[in-house]
Amino acid sequence: MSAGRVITALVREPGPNFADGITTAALGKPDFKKAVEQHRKYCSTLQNWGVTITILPADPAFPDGCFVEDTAIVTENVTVITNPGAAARQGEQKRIAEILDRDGAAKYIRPPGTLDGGDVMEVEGRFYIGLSDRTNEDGARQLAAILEPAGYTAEIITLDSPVLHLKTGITYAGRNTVIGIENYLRHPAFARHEKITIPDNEAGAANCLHVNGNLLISAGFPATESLLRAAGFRPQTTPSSEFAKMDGALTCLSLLCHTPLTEAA
Ligand code: CIR
Repeated sequence: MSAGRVITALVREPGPNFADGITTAALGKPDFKKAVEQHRKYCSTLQNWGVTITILPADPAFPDGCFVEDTAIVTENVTVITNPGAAARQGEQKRIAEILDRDGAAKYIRPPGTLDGGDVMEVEGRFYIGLSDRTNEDGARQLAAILEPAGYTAEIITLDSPVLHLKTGITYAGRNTVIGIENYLRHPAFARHEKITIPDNEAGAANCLHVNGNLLISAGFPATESLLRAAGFRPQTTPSSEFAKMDGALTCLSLLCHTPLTEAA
């Protein structure tokens, strides 16, 4: 099965307390104004690619709320609202569900299961679900049990030393190719894909965004850009330094959808 066209995306602005979110990165405190600029540029890129964006305002209760990816898994056949694994992020999914589950057809990851969307990578109808500090086995099994009857394959992945999420270290670049760091790429499940291994000093580039045949990578990773170009990709770059300071990158900032979105009143 091949993934259909993305026509809409749901994003949430970073708020003034963005720097109060969770982070393990030792990259300094993010600059709020710069984060807003980088977020706007990210949204414009998606718009230039023909994607209609629904932008939610920040909610001061959730400093990590701009990382909307973690709150839902959106596919053509089913939408799944997650149960985020970090206590401080519990509840972010409610506002997202108001928009993505207007018809009440969505499925939900229920406790004791926890799952962050950052741990879920789709490659053309095949879903990889990474176990992590955020996604537990119960949550991963619940998701697999929702996806399989919806027409997808799902595989639960255990990595030796996961960073934050599965997609912190590996993402789908299109054309059956995954890009990432060696430690993630060597998992036997990914043997069926072409691979681009990025150098350790550019690990921050592992999370790229593939939308409708376009590819966006974080700015500042020249070796990764060259590797992609040598493999025939034409990546665009966008600055994401302020999100990296909070352990985030490009996929984290949007929920990509195949149907029109209308914001709940
Ligand atoms: C967190 O630790 O939850 C946020 N500061 C970063 C989440 C990044 N999300 C993602 O990679 N999907």
